[in-house]
Amino acid sequence: MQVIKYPSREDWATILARPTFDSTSLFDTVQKVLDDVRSHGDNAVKKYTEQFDKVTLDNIEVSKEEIAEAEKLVSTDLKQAIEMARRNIWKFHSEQQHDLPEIQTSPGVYCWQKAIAIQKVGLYVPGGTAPLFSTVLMLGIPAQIAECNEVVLCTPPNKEGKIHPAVLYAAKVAGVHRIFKIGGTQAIAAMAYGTESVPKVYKIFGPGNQYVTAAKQLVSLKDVAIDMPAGPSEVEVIIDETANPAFVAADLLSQAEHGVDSQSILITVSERQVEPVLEQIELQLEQLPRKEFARKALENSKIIVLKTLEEAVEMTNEYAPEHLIISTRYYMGVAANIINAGSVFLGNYTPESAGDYASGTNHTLPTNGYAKAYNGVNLDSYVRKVTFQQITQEGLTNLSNAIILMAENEELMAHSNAVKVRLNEEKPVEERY
Ligand code: HSO
Ligand code: ZN
Repeated sequence: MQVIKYPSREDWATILARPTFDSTSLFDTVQKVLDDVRSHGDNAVKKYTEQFDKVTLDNIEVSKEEIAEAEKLVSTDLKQAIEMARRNIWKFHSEQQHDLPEIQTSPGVYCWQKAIAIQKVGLYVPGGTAPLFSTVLMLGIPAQIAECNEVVLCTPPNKEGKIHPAVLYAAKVAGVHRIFKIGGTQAIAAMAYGTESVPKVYKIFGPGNQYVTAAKQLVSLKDVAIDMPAGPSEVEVIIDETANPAFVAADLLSQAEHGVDSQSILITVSERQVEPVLEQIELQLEQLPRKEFARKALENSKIIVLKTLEEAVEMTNEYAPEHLIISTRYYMGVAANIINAGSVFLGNYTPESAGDYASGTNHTLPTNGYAKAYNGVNLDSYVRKVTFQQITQEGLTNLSNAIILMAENEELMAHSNAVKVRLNEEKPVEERY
């Protein structure tokens, strides 16, 4: 890890620059796959599954028998853990349902909103080196709470044509309706356009590699909505002299083990913490089965020493981390000034892993500085708030001068007429029902 002590402000932007990959360079390759799936449906999907996942599938949909089989393979302990996570994710996300009151904006003018679920949603869970069944819970449970009509999951099969049992079990627990053995660009295309087997969805959620990211960006130009632009996962940790170096190192490593392109940033206002944290990283790294990923990721990672917590907050707001851990004496005071972050973890006993799995918050979060403009996945991601209004004759009379004048000044006479014809009508005053 690179250690940077007391950098001058002019250097902040360079220090905080992410080692990002430009997914637009993949657009041509990805577009060809998208077009092929759009024109040739399941046949194209199967062809790419052979090419990329090295398996020939007769049936790309996971059967009921396969789900039942997977359920037997998941241990009771893991099922209990998944249940605890499910309950907390359910609790946290169902509290995000808010009353949407009917408002009278002026006499006789009634306006309200109704949250209506997006009817068809597609979830993508990558295969890769780790079976991310926790991501199935994070994406599936809010869809279940929102009551989306059709929840489809795509995830790539292994060379035996199988999906990790815990992924299938989590999908069942999260109420996913249909599961398909499709990965990468072909999965995004299948959900965006629909095939003979895969229903077309209106919004696609979930992480993925650079090809998946490029595919999501391209399909979102006109065919389907996406959750958010994605990039490699990242964590920033802010500490002072009160933080425990072993805890800090473990948090930095838990991010680093995700993949070689992950980034861990440590900001410390106590220079004395640098050595103990580095020692702990070396010590713990050796024990990790995924140490090669973590070691590579740490090459992109930095320890930054700053003078004050005010500066640390300012730097954080500029970086806008996906995850932010604050392990300082007065962490609440520091947190109060954070405005750009995906998810914030406070105190010495709140590791990112808690939010990754089981505390209840969602782990699908904005990376790559998008936390300045986006939030993570939550219940709102699965609904649209449709507005309704009903205006009485009296209400329209009250608004009429404003509407007519504004419409005529925009030179849109039909708009103005739509009010005038109603004012001229001589009928008894209607009741509201
Ligand atoms: N830290 C990842 C989520 C995850 N971690 C899944 C473990 N499994 C992105 O927030
Ligand atoms: Zn994680």
